[in-house]
Amino acid sequence: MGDFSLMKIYFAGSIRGGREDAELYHSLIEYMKQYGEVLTEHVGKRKLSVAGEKGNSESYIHHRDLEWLVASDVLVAEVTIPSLGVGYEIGRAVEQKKKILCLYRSHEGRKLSAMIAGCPDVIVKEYHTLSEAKRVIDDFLT
Ligand code: 6K6
Repeated sequence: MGDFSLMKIYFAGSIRGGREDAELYHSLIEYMKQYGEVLTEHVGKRKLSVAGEKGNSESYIHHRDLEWLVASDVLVAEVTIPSLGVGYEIGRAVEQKKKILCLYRSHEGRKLSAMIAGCPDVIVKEYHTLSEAKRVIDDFLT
């Protein structure tokens, strides 16, 4: 109370790992805006393909994203599509002692990496529908 600073949310989702869930990332990002500022909105942009952001160098993207990660209060990652970048962000967020939620849909016997599923500093929640994911986010962010 009396504190009007917005919570800063870092959302992580696959880019070069594959864009099949881009629409879902977009929905999750829009939903989380009621709780604070989502620093990584581009992750949910349909126009951002695996080809990537035009004009920004790889090192620019890395440094900018890490600055956002350090500035954030929480990391919410959708980890169904395996992505090296998302895994890296989770590892860096653990190191930074951030609060971390990983959302995961199990499918066709594929299991989440043990390095995420077995990490004690990460909350992993399985879900099946968008409304289920939203309820998990409500619990995590409130
Ligand atoms: C290159 C190719 C596609 O997009 C790019 C450059 N654009 C990026 N812009 C912003 N964030 C990025 C970009 N590439 C990766 N990231 C960060 O890594 C995001 O925060 C995602 O959560 C994560 C995705 O990693 P990959 O390995 O799936 O690309």
